[in-house]
Formats: sequence, structure tokens, C-alpha cells
Amino acid sequence: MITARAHTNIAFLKYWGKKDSNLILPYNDSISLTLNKFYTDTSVEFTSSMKEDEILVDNQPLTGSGLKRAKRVLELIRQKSGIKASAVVHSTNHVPTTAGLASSASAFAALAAAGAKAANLHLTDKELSILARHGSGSASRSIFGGFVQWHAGHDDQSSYAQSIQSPVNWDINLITALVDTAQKKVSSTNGMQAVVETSPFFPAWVKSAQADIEPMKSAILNKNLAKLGAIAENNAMRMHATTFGAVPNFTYFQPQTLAIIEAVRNIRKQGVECYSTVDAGPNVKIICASSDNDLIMEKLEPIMGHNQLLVCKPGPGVTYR
Ligand code: 2P0
Repeated sequence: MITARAHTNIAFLKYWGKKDSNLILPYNDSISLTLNKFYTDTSVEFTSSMKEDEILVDNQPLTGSGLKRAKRVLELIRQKSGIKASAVVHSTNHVPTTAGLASSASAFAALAAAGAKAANLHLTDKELSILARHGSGSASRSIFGGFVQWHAGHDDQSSYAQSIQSPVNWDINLITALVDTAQKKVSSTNGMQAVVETSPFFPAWVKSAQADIEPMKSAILNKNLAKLGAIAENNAMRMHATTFGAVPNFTYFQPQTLAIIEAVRNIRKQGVECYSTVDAGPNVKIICASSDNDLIMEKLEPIMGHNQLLVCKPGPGVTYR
């Protein structure tokens, strides 16, 4: 039995839209930061004593599309290794699930890593990233620590993530403002599909998102927080703009989401470098230097309780227990 731990990641440049839903190939590259705080531990054992794969997440049998995706990853591992046996999988999430904090990223990265090792496959990180991608797109990035780029690619083998900078050797972190941790109404998978099919803003999104990649990479490598933050904030807003253009229209924003975005703008006007980014949920992640965390949290306190604010630092890639 092998146990792997993978951490969640937050995209500074978003993945939003699949050009191939079966292979999970995105329209554009994305760039993320792997976090230290939220992670998934998954153990996998292949055993001939089981007739079928048994997959427990937080002690509950996995069902629905999560089960289908997990089986797909296990099936790929069996194909590669020649193993015929079923798998017993136990997964524990240390992530508030389905609240825009990307638990599927850490979950499928941990499953791919533990499964491959349990099957005695010696995969490179690139191969692991491709395998994890078949579970969930963003999982391809959680194989790596620090700043990561997912190359959109054009087929199975060319769509994988790669490290940009790990460990992160400058002062950047996130404050996660937890607006609502209840399960969201529109999953990322469904939200992005609706946008691809119906939003007239989608082609403009793809074009601008791809154009953000090189400037973002150079901002990371030059440790330029102001440039990085400005690009990330605009990228997130453009992603959300696609949902307003969808038919029927929808949004992940809640009133408090907008209040925090506005507060972040105001704090910035007062000379503190901070920028917001929002994923497929109502929570806001504030990109800033850790030396400004206390000041920013103090300024957010009129609209957010202190226990709704979580500091997340850059985290590592996959590890084995
Ligand atoms: C991201 N998100 O880049 C973007 C930003 C949500 C908003 O990756 O369908 O759960 O499993 O490939 O990976 C969430 O999408 O979607 C996501 P699937 P996934 O982080």
C-alpha cells in the first residue's frame, strides 16, 4: 500500500474551458501556485481479493462523476502496468470540499501518484501530471510545488504541467477569504462547459488568457508582485465575465465576494500591494506579500470575521508517506 499527499493549487491564470472533454484538454495554458495548507492524503493498494475498485473518500464511498473519474485514472494505471487486480483507495481531504478551493486538484494528483507507485510504475513528474489530468484538469498542476504552468497542448501527451519556480524564493502568499463553504450550485466542469457552448465572450477569454502567460511568467521570475497581481486580477475578472455572457447566465459571485474585491481595491489605493482572484466559487483569494498579511486582515475585518480569513503559503509538490 502506498500513500501520497498532494496539495491544492490556486490558478493565477485560470483554466476555464475544455477543447476535448474526454481527454481533458484545455483551450489555454494556465499558471498556478501550489499551497501549503490544504491537501489530500490518498492510499492505494491493488489486491486480487477485491472484485471491483473500492474507493472511499473521507470514509464515504465515492459516487457519480467523481467515481467515474477515479476509475478512469485507475484504469489507465492498470493499462500501463499490466496489473489486472482491483484497487482499494482511501482518501482523506484536508480541504473544504467544493467551495472553489479546488479539492479535486489535490485529490486526483494524490490518486495518480499513489496509484502509479502502488502499481510499481516509475513515472516522471510529467507523466504523473498527464495521468492526474485524466481525473481533473487542475490536478495536472498539483503534482508540482510552487509556481506551475500547465501547457494546454494539442493531444494527450502534449498537455501537462511543469514547474516554473519551486520552492518559491520570494515573499508572496495568499489570504483566503471564506465567504461560503457550502457546495456550489454550478460545478466547475458544468460551468466551463456552459460557457464554451453559449458565451459569446469565450473566444475573447481564450485569446486574452493565452496572451497573459508570458507576462505572468516573467513577473514570477522577476519577483514583481505588482505586475503579477494586476495580470492575475484581470484574468480572474475576465474568466467570470464569461459566465455573465452565458445562456442562461450565471455567476459564482455572492454579495460578500464583491465587497471583498472592492475592499482589496481600496486597500491597494492606500498603498498596500494586494490583488484579488476568484475561482469557481464565492471565496476570494488575496495575493500579497506575507509582510502585509496582518495589515490587510485588519482592514478586512469590518466585512469578514477573523476566522473566515486563512493565510496560505506556497507549498510543495507530491510527497509519499
Ligand atoms: C483553475 N478552475 O484553473 C480553474 C479556475 C476553476 C476556476 O480548474 O472539469 O475541477 O475536473 O477538469 O479542474 C476547476 O476545474 O475541472 C478549475 P475539471 P477542475 O483552477
